[in-house]
Amino acid sequence: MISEKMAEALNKQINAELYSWYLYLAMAAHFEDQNFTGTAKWLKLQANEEMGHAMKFFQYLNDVDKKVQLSKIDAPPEKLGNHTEVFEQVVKHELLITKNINDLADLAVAEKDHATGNFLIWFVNEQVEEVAAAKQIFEKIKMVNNVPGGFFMIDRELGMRA
Ligand code: OFO
Repeated sequence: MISEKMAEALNKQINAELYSWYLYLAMAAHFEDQNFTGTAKWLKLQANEEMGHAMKFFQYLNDVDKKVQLSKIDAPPEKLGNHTEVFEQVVKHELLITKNINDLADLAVAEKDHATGNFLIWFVNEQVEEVAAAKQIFEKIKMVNNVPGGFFMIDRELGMRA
């Protein structure tokens, strides 16, 4: 059995993952609107992953007999910029989510909650990949920032995500 404090923190993380889903969906819509369909595809796939993350927490809370408490999802920013600005935001957001996950892992240790600690290992590893992927794209975008047609090259590459 996990503590109420731990359950509350995990519920909060469901909201954070759903916000990630919403944020990436908004970014996808932003690029769809400008016909950068490859970038939009990458972001929609990323949004799907975020929903998957939220559902992992949802299922875990069910498995440990704690109630899932859904709360309001904040609206994503109304204004999103070009590729450079948006992917800088993606990197920042993934670093923030990494901090959340690390805080949850710290709480599991403090509470000697081995089950939750073990459950969180997947997320600790996932965040390493999420941050690395976001940074890699951001670095590539910076390289073509001032190159004519640079964002179209990036768009084609992002559209290859399976
Ligand atoms: Fe759920 O990892 Fe991104 O936010």
